Amino acid sequence: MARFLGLDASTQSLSGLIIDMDTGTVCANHSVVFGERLPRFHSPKGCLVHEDPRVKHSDPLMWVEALELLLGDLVKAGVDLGSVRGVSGAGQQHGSVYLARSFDTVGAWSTDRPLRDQVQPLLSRRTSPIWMDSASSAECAEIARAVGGDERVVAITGSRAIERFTGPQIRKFYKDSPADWARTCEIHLVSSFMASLLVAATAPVDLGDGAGMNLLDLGTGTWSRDLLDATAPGLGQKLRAPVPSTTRVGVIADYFVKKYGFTPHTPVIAFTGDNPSSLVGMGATRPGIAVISLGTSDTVFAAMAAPRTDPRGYGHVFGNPAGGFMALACFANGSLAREEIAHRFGLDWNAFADAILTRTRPGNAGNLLLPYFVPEITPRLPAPVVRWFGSATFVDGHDPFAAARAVVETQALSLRLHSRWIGEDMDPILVTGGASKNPGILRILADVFQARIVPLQVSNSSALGGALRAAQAVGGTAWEELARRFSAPADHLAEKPDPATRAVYEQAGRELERRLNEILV
Ligand code: XUL
Repeated sequence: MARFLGLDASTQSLSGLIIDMDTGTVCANHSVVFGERLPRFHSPKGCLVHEDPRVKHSDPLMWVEALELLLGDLVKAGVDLGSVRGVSGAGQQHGSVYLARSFDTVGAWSTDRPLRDQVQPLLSRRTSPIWMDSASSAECAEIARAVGGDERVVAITGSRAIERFTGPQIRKFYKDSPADWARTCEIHLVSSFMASLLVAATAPVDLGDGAGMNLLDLGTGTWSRDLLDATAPGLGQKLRAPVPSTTRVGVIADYFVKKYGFTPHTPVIAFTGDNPSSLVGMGATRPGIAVISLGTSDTVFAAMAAPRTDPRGYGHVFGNPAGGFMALACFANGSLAREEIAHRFGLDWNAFADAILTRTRPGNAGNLLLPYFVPEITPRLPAPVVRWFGSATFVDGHDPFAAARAVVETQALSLRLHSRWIGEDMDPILVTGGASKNPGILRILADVFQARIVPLQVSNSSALGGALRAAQAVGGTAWEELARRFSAPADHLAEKPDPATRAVYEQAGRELERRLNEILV
């Protein structure tokens, strides 16, 4: 039996998915939601509450405990982890973990104590800044200045110096806590941290996720000397050399063999970022297939034929785990904004879809909402901006149906506006993430993009990507074959565009741009 396990340590949950190569099926797909299962970490939405809304950190021990809970759940559900022939996975991008003692000093985890108690003494910093953090603007400016300006940072790393990216966060830590910085000997992304737990040794960062650090030279696939120097003194010694995403980083630690029944010496393949992993899970590793992921953040991404950067400075170039590059734009007000509206107006997801499909019309009778409940990444809004334009009932907050349509229309129009630079074909568009099966949301995306919108049969494309990456690296199965077998579209849920709505959304797009230009001074 050839089975492969993929893990996904995302913002609000840790998921594990197992594929079976003999039957071509997903034979397990479980998640541990941090807010529900680990309330003692006080992170109902995956991160700690802080008085400064720009500061978003998580406790890395929450991810460690979640790993044990998830593996325990799989075993309780009757899954034989001994049949797993390879493991890989993904983590939310950009988040960083700081160690005072290297994972390489661990040797072996002891089965006498929970993993959490053994990881805690390794940490030089109690919390991990995650991708939602936007408190490092000063550091972004300092880094850009030190290397010769924004354009040079883009030319080397594929992105401007961006608040949530790891380099500016590292610089902030170095400036704010010099003593803890001096104690730090090893820095991980969430992805390499999770892989290191599994192998009880230091797993390097992969080129896919490493590109989200403002430190990687995309041309050479190595850390950029100039960016390292501009970020923090001695940083080069605290990072392992980045590796291709197909690299075997070790074998499963004895701890997991004894506690959860893995087979000894099961290979672990480098973990990557959740978006690069999703590219694989969606079967979109070749240029020509665009993906929209509707999760805590919304993202739009596609493999790129040649590296191309966003002239407006919002988009990014990351490594494609199958080789080459991928383009991505990220929107912080994704599911949190949809949930905010649903909650505020007492709509469940069926009522939310119904509001869009039967109670309101494309263009929303001119009602427009700027739904930036948290600081936005694309476009760049350092503080929340929530503005209602349109009829009196809408503006006064008495029209739940128009509000539901308004949040999704603005999100879709913004996705379209800010993904033009990617320049790859955008029809059909594959969709994934929690909201990707909501027919109301799919309807709006189809009309706004004037493209066929196709969800995947399997939910959790990032964990699926982990399993597929393990199958490719360990089992040698070609990407195309894996995509054909496991990334099947749910054609019955696909939405076709209504050409009659094209003009309405051209007009609505111009109106959104005008409103955004008013606030983006
Ligand atoms: C991408 C980004 C988010 C995180 C969390 O640049 O910041 O999509 O990866 O999913």
